[in-house]
Amino acid sequence: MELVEQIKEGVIRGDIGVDRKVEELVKTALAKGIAVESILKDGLIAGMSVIGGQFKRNECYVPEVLVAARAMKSGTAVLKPLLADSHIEPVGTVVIGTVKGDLHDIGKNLVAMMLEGAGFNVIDAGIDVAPEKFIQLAKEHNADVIGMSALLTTTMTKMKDTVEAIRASSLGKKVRTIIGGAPVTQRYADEIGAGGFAPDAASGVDRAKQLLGIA
Ligand code: B1M
Repeated sequence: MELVEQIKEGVIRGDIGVDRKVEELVKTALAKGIAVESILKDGLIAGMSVIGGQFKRNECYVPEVLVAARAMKSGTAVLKPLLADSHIEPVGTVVIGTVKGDLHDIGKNLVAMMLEGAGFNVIDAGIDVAPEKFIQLAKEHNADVIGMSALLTTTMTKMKDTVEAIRASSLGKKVRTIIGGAPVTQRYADEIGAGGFAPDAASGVDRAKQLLGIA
């Protein structure tokens, strides 16, 4: 199997066996002169998008996604210094966080990993994030999208506060918003005027791409 294909497979399987470690495969590919862009897009991102599709169709579960994301991260860590020197632009910047009062972060982390896997620059604001913090980070990083996660019916309302605060800020309509989390629905997104809703991590990537007009 070709090296880039092995990297893709390594992400899908999540580093099975010492000889299949994604980090090592990426180093070998670089040593053989394979382009950084190809390693990233055809290897790491391609592998993560396979996992994303499987997760969406319930063909795999949270542990498999976490293992794949870990393998992917080990590969991107090798590429990061090279990416900074190359001309590969991230497809967009997303500030993501769990809204004020809410400490659940497993789902939010999955969405963040999938977005990174799809080539986005992800700024993770963490948990218990106030509207002002989302806005401050979005301004600092010139974000295209603000992603909010909430797992409690009591904290969902903070999404409304955040969307309203964004609209009232200088970010105005420049920044798109995506919301998600177990109690959140498309109907709620429409009600509060969020740009999009995603029921799972892979759909979060689809929605972000859709909002930014990326095929
Ligand atoms: Co909490 N908790 N919890 N909890 N907890 C729930 C959510 C609950 C449903 C359990 C229950 O009662 N059955 C319930 C909420 C009830 C409600 O509001 N209707 C609940 C409660 C009540 C609480 C406390 C209030 C309990 C207490 O202290 N009395 C408390 C609140 C603390 C707080 O936040 N202020 C609390 C605390 C905790 C722990 C700290 C113990 C822990 C969180 C650990 C952590 O996250 N680091 C925890 C956990 C683990 C859960 C359950 C068991 C699992 C949540 C989870 O991680 N799911 C949960 C019950 C359940 O769901 N079965 C429960 C897996 C995760 C992958 O799914 O987060 O839905 P999820 O993310 C999905 C999608 O929703 C979507 O993509 C993800 C991947 O597909 N998605 C997005 C999520 N965010 C997105 C953002 C996007 C797009 C998609 O765009 C930006």
